[in-house]
Amino acid sequence: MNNNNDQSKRIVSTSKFLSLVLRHEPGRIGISLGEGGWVPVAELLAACERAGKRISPALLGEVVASNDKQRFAFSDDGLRIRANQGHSVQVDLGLVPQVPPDRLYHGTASRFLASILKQGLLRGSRHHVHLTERQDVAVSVGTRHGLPVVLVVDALRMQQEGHVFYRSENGVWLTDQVGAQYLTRLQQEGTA
Ligand code: HQG
Repeated sequence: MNNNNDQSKRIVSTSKFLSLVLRHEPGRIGISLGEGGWVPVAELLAACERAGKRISPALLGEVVASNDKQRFAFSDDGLRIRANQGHSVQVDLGLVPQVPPDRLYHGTASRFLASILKQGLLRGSRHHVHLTERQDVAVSVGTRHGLPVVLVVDALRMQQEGHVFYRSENGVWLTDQVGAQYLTRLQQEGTA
């Protein structure tokens, strides 16, 4: 039991560290992201070790495979790794525009609502606004910030009116911004 706990703590802390270096601060361990955000696995592990964070290939494999949101992916040959989305450093993920479903959802906190209904959804420090097909995912994303509120995005209409949508490898829908005219609040039990 304790061993299991230790192992899952190790996986979570490794995942957080990898999010930091593969999305936000590769320079912290002296690496840079290649095209598409890819980094050779051997280079990553050596750089982590030099930075005092030893990650075995087995642990890395487990972090990638077990990650609840599939935050990371190996290249087909297994030699490179990247974060699937969520970067703040400039990186071209090579995503292709896609036609979104009719409705998408965005989870936020009640304290942001007034501002969002005025300004629309802005991407902040991320490359895109993040949207999901799933209401339950939107609730949990909103909960990270406070009392959750789910917004419905009129995604297909937006796309038809010229806005571009992408879908990341792990199923997150991405767009530059969402005007307030495309947003309505979802009235749902368990949300504010
Ligand atoms: C809010 C997680 C005021 C926005 C999740 C959000 C997601 C505004 C916060 C991914 C606003 C930004 C992204 C406006 C937007 N006025 N507030 N005009 N426009 N906001 O963390 O969407 O764990 O940057 O509603 O699964 O919460 O990183 O974005 O509350 O996919 O893999 O500003 O993060 O994935 O917060 O989360 P964030 P997010 P990971």
